[in-house]
Amino acid sequence: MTPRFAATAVAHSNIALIKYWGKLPISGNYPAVPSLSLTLDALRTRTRVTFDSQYSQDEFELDGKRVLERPLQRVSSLLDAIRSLASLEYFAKVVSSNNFPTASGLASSASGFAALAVAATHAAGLNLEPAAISSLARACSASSARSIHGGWASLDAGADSANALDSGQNWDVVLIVAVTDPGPKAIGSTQAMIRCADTSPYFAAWVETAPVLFARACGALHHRDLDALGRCMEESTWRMHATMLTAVPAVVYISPITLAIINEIRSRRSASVPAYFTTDAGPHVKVLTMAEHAAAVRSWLTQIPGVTDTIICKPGPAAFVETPVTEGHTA
Ligand code: 2P0
Repeated sequence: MTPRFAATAVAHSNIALIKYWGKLPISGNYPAVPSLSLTLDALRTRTRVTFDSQYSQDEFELDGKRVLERPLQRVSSLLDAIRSLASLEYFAKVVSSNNFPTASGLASSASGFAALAVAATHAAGLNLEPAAISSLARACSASSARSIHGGWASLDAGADSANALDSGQNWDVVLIVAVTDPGPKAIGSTQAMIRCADTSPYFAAWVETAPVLFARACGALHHRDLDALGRCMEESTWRMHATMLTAVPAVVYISPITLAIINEIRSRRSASVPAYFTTDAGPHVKVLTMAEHAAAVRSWLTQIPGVTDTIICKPGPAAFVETPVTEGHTA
């Protein structure tokens, strides 16, 4: 028998209501602005990590396909940090699957790096607190720091790790994803953020004003004020996209269908059916409403030409290690 250490973990994606967009001008991948997110039950990544003395390099398989180059380097950089902490020298095989489209604005890197951090630390025999795992994940993908936690989470500007704010179990909100185009995005978020910081005349204003919006949103969450929270989310969304659209060359993730969905939400929502939109580094739109209105809002969305699917997401759980199923065991 050769030495072998393995674990499987599940992490759920999260969508930011108050957006992380931009990094501090120091090494280590620290966010320049505070963000507030909801971890989603319906969008998940499952990742198995196996460290084995027989492997001669790290390998990464995502949704059945071998992944090389930059995505593999990012995985290896997280594995390197964990190997260093655990004084482990073995390479690893990472096998990962998403139950939703990868790299198209549904935060697959958030759930992906969170699942990898949990599985790899566990496989390496490290018994770390969530804050330490969140920090390891953040260094590779800042949004993934929030997916270590369930429900509502935040990541402060310059923070090492994300905070768990509320499990989400006592407030029946849902986020409905209107899927428009599952194709991969033209430019990755990391590159796009750097371009915005370097070239958008609006970027400094974005960074300067983000903390006030974040504080307003946290207050709205605390008071379970959907209308106030939704309005903060929309302001953050437009401000983030303003930095993208004014970068050189412009970063355009929104499509005509994105705007059609936003217009539909703005025209159909009312005091009796509240609904608020956000959109990220891709054309899909996510709509915040109460669970009791999910069916009505979904019916608005499915009637819009170009909406190919809708996914109703409730607050999701924290990332966790999957208990191995004993072979031959029957319940
Ligand atoms: C967010 N996004 O807060 C924002 C809103 C996309 C738009 O975090 O460079 O993959 O790896 O730290 O975490 C996507 O960026 O970026 C993201 P890196 P990440 O969810």
